[in-house]
Amino acid sequence: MKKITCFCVWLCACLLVNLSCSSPHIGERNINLIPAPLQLEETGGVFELDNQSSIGYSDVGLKPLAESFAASVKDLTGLVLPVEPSASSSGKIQLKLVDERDDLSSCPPVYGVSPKDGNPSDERYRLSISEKQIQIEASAPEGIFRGLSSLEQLVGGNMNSLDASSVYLPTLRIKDSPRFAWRGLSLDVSRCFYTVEEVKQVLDMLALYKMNVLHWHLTDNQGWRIEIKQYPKLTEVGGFVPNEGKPEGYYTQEQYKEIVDYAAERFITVVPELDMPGHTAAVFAAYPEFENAVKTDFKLNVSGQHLGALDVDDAAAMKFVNAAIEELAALTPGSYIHIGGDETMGLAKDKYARFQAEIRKMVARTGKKVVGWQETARADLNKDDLFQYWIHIKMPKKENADSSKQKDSPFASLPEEVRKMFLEAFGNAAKDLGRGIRQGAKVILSPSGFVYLDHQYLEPSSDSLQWADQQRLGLKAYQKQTVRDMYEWNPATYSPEARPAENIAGVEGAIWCETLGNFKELQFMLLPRLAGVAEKAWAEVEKTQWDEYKFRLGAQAPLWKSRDWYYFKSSLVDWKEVK
Ligand code: TNX
Repeated sequence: MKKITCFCVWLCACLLVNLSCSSPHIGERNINLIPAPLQLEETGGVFELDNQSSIGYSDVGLKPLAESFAASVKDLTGLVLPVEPSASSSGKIQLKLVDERDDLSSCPPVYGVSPKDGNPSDERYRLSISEKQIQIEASAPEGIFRGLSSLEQLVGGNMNSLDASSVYLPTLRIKDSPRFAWRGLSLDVSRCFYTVEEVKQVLDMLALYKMNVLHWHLTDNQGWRIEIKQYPKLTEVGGFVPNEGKPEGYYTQEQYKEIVDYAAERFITVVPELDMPGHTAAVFAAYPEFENAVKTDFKLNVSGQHLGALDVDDAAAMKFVNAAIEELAALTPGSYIHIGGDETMGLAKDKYARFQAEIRKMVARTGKKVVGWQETARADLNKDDLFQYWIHIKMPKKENADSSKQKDSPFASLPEEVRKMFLEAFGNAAKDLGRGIRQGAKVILSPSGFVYLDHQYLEPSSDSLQWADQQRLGLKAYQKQTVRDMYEWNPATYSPEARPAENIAGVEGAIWCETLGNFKELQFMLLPRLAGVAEKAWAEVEKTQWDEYKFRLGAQAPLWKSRDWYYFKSSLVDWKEVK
């Protein structure tokens, strides 16, 4: 009897070993999702994705999602996944809309503000991979799309070679839901102009990491980049302000709409920014007759800065502001317009406050709501407004004592009068957050020390050929940061004044382009840090840590490589190579 029992145990053990090794050369499977999902359960098996893995869908509205997923998998792996007609339920990959009363509604609440006034819980999804089938379920197409981006990452992280006939995925069950409803990137196209095709690729990056806002910084000192038909010189002249030989130009209204549509297909809302009343050198270049409300003859020679601001008491200038807001709002389906409002050095407080009041009325007349940089909280905000907190500056260490007096600081040679202007603009910045919240507005968290992707990389690259790019790209005025330094924060506990449930609209990263000269350089500054920003905005980050995040990050490399995106090969990360 004993012998028989022993034999049975041995037989079972053999079977188990055999079963778990039944797929050839599959090695260890990667679960490399960024942002980390809310709930993840590994079930120990393997799913084989191959050319027979057809995609079926429950609703004809999901067809374009199935098709674009199939196209991404083809680019990534070469596999051609057939997309089946809507009635079919035989697909190996199933996309299915489910009833709202489903268990997805038991997820924790989604905090913050939806950029298109949508229902943030539409982004929730369930993804289950068994040995026979993959299923993605959600109550809306948006959730299906988010689930597909997870699946795309799993495919990228588990491919072994670019021309394999199969990709083996781990079996698992995921239930996922965003923490914050607003998850964005601010893209500066003024300091360096990017083509429509390039902006579309940035949207692809955002979609891959479940981000849902492109905050499009369309105007600044170095260029006005959006056609306004009533003021053609804005783009004819303002679109081509000499800018150290960097790409110049502008988007026609047709091109703007093309980007908005491309974004919408990826469930991303475009929030356009016209930065005013400061940061308007390009406007003054186009219309020198507008009054400059900052009275100084001093010419500031710091990249990206200009001492000047539109004057609220100049009727012609205010007529232009109104026309620009009206035309832009008419082109924009999203609920928000960003009105800038940052860094108005030397502008009288009273003029600033009245400008803010006027521009808010203009935006309200178009039916849109307002986002402004944190400085706007120094004027009156409405309850529906958002303000974007950014001044969390990590200065170079040796300059910490008084950076503006250091010999090599760009501010060292400023006359006292101008230094005072800067002090006034930044001196009390720490109070802006509380001021905005006490007025009932919600804050978008963009603390520069964590989410400004123009910080130079501190750690070496594991590719010595990147040394020169690393030295050149990024703002020298900031302290250099490792990829890890910028990952180590939690928006939910960032400030005792900003509580997730009541006051935080969401999280946004920003890429400022004073030091960049082309799209490849933009990619280098976005990747890999953008993935970390996305994680902070979506995930329950208390459950994540750098030591496991870095593995998930390393497994993103094949996805970037397949799209030819250039990324900083931080030596803190083991980048997954695909032969
Ligand atoms: C501050 S962030 C700016 C930008 C610069 C950026 C550089 C903000 C509202 N204004 O004009 O490009 O710093 O990091």
